[in-house]
Formats: sequence, structure tokens, C-alpha cells
Amino acid sequence: MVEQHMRHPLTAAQIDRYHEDGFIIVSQLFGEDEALACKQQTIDALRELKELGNRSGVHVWMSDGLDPNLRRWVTDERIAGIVAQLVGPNVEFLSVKSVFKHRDLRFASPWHQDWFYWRGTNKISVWVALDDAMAENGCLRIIPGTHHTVYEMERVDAGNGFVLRVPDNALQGQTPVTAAVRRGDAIFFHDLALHGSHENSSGADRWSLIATYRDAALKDDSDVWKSAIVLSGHSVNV
Ligand SMILES: O=C(O)CCC(=O)C(=O)O
Repeated sequence: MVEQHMRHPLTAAQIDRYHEDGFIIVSQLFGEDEALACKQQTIDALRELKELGNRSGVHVWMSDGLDPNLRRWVTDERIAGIVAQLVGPNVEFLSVKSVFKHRDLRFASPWHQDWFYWRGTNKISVWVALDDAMAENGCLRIIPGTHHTVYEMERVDAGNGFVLRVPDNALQGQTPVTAAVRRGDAIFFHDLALHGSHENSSGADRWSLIATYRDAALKDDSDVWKSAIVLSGHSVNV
């Protein structure tokens, strides 16, 4: 029974919700202690790469250069099980990104759809809160149902890596949700779900880890990833 729950953690209602809204929040995907350990390992990995405190606050690991400690988290069966419920039984991990916002790097990420950064088949990402995150310290905000539409993106380089954005006038009449979460909670979101984040105006650090996956049974012509880690089923891509 426990094993069954690990492999199929979402209820049918939660799966419907994901398909309707383009995202779902899973409370305490990881326990508080696990999320703290993951945060420390993220910091250690960045320090070793001399990337801790880099200019952008963002660092990306591809699957073939993944830190061994981070590999454990992004291939965890709790994530893999949920992704399989949302995209199908063939799942591969692609890459993971840490986002560090602090007193001097408090940027709000602009409204965007991740798909424009990679194109090809649709992907799903999981945004794992390594700190409690709310509007004051830069949590995500998402507009439900926007994953059914491809928006026009404009290019504006603010120096934090988020160079694509949907202009504000395209958002009129939309109702964003502020996705406040506790450390260890996770937000699974479709790569067309229109999202951004609040500025971190709290003065305290805010860490998140965002891992990206795809349906491995679909041939993907994106040229962003040269490698992947198959988590379940088979892949037509690697
Ligand atoms: O974690 C954040 O502050 C922003 C993340 C985001 O918008 C993204 O990775 O696409």
C-alpha cells in the first residue's frame, strides 16, 4: 500500500487539476530536513564550482554534468512517480537549475513561458522550495489555464538569465495566483504555464531548485539537451 502510494501519489482530482490549471502544488514532497539537506548540498555544489553568489543567482546543471548529491533529489522516485502520472509512464530527467535570491539580487522573474527557452516537445518542471517562499521573499506566481495558449514573447535582458517576457499588456484580464509554499513543497508546472516570480524584498535569502523532465516516448527536436537520464519506461531520445 505504501509502495503503491509512492508510485502514484496524486489523486485523480489532482491530476485533473494539473491538466486544467497547468500546475499543481504538492505539499511536503520532501520533508523539512530533506529540503534543508538539499539546500546545503546545492550551496556546496555551487561553492565547488565557484558559482556561489554568481552575478545572475542562477546556475544550470545538465544531466551529464550533474552533481552526485543533486542527482539523488532530481531522480527521487517521489518526483518521478508524479511526473509519470502527469505525462505518462516514460519519463526522463533533463536538467536542474538553482535560483538564489538574496538582499542584493532580489529580482522578480518576468512573466514568461519556459517552452520558448527550449521549444520541441512540451516539458514539465518541478519547482522545489528550499526555503519557505511567499510574496515578500520572491515565490512563484502563475496564471491558471495559460498552458493552452502560446503567447508572444519579447526579449529584454535584465542580466539575470530571464531574457524572454510576455509584455504586461498581454496579461490584462488575467488572474495570477501567488504560489506561497513551505520549504519542501513542490510546484509541478507545464512549460506553457505563464509564470514569473515576486521580488525578494525580505532581506533574507531565498533558494529554489527547478528540475525539468519530458515524456521520453515523444521524439524531441529541441537542441538544448544532449543527454538525459531515463527514470522510467524507455526513451526514443537517448
Ligand atoms: O524561482 C524563481 O524565482 C523564478 C523561476 C522561474 O521563473 C523559472 O525558472 O522559469
